[in-house]
Amino acid sequence: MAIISRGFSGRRSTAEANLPPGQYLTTDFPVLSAGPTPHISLDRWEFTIDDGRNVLQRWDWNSLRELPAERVTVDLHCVTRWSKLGTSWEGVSLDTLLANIKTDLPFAMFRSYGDYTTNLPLKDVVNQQAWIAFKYDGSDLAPEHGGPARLLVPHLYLWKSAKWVKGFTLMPDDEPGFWEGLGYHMYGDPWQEQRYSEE
Ligand SMILES: Nc1nc2c(c(=O)[nH]1)N[C@H]1C(S)=C(S)[C@@H](COP(=O)(O)O)O[C@H]1N2
Ligand SMILES: [Mo]
Repeated sequence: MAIISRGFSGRRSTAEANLPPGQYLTTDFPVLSAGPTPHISLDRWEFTIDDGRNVLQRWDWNSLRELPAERVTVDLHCVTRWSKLGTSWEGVSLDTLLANIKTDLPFAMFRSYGDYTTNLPLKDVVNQQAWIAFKYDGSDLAPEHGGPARLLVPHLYLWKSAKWVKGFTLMPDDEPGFWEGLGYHMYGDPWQEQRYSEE
């Protein structure tokens, strides 16, 4: 009895330490999409990086999957207040995708099939902070969770992790994406509770 309750409270306090302010824990995986789930066939799928003028790099599905993939275990924090800890993913890191790109442009607008967009500073997607993820919990990523591939940027609120991602545009200035244009915070740090922009 005493051992069980010590173990239980130990796990609880570890989880609580990983829970940003105003969030609650969930073990299921809610689906949050602003529109219908787009279905993209793998032979038409592509991912491009451009600078607003030229496509700098382009991958089709096979060439993306030939890149070195990484397994990561990360915590997810949704602005609607659920957090899910210790989720496991497999994907290609943005460091790998950006390896051959030299740019001074400091911002990126990520684009999805189905027209969702979200803005991120380039410094937030390099140095092992972001992946193009195609497996969740060991299986191909389900369409409703962004399959065939989604952006995964776990250190920011989950709306930044664009599902059905198809590329990004490098930009000189920060610009709002879909939710940011509707009042969500431009950056979205869950530890600072950057949910909405101040007026
Ligand atoms: N393309 C696209 N990506 C998206 C969204 C969306 O509506 N469209 N919703 C965002 C929001 S608000 C959240 S909380 C997460 C939800 O991811 P999930 O449905 O896998 O839980 O996806 C984000 N990425
Ligand atoms: Mo969200």
